[in-house]
Amino acid sequence: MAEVFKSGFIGIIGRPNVGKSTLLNAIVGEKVAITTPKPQTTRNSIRGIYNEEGVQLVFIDTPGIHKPRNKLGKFMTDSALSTFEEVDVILFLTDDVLDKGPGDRYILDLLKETDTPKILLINKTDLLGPETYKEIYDAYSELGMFDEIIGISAKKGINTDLVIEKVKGYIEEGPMYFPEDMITDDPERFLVSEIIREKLLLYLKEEVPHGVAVEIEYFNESPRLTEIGAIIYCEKKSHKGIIIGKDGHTLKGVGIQSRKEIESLLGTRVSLKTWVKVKDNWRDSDIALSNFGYREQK
Ligand SMILES: Nc1nc2c(ncn2[C@@H]2O[C@H](COP(=O)(O)OP(=O)(O)OP(=O)(O)O)[C@@H](O)[C@H]2O)c(=O)[nH]1
Ligand SMILES: [Mg+2]
Repeated sequence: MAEVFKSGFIGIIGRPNVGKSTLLNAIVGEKVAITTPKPQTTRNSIRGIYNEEGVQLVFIDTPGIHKPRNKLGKFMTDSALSTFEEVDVILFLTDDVLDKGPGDRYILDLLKETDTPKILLINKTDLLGPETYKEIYDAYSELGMFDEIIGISAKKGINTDLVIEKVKGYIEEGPMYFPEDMITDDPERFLVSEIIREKLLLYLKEEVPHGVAVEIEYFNESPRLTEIGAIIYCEKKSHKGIIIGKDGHTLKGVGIQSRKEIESLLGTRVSLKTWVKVKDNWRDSDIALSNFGYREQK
């Protein structure tokens, strides 16, 4: 009898900054989601596809669930919450002691409502001492709502194989949803805009990055050179000055770093031009959110 093909969808859920996108990249083996030390980095749900003989696992990295302060925040949190019902397995990530902040409890209360299998991943074990790890482990296992608890380090790749093994135990026969050489279904234009946004987040001070959006103005491909024009939107005139930087240094640095990474993504040389524009309060504007792709789930 032929072996059955197994496939399923797996949601990666948690507070901002716990390492969800880092885990997705570790599982897929390539960078499909941007990661930074700043919370609220991921804004859209991003799919990463894991393939092996007879198995396809579609992991969905979601924005960190937080109390929204604007329409963008609401979109982000809603897209994370809507994944609960769509998936076959939920991976809930934490990196800290339960009850240290209100964040985890809030998500756990929502998670309780669904009977989808749940695996708790205690991430960043490379930073946690054994006592803290035990404290986290005990508090969560007392809740009795997780089918498994695994300590991992997404950044160091510790136990990420075990996560895949455990997930396989919860999925059933299903179709091959994507071609087996595909690692994400996001278009290159989106990945490019995300790479630029990542460099901006890394270069900029706290108050600016969350108000930044990147729109690809043109994307002209030829076999050896890709010409890309990107508009960087920010919310204040003063932020525009910060993004450009003294003598244009900041924007130049962002451009150089982005270009290098985009070249390795696309496998061609890249000419990248960037402009900075101000769009007041775009994070609360339905039209702007829609233009930037921050609307209903894909
Ligand atoms: N030391 C250590 N750092 C980690 C680990 N996993 C992730 N990080 C770091 O934690 C920070 C946040 O990682 P992300 O993957 O962007 O977190 P996220 O949960 O996707 O964050 P949001 O998209 O904002 O919700 C980054 O600086 C990562 O390098 C880990 O296992 N160990
Ligand atoms: Mg993320």
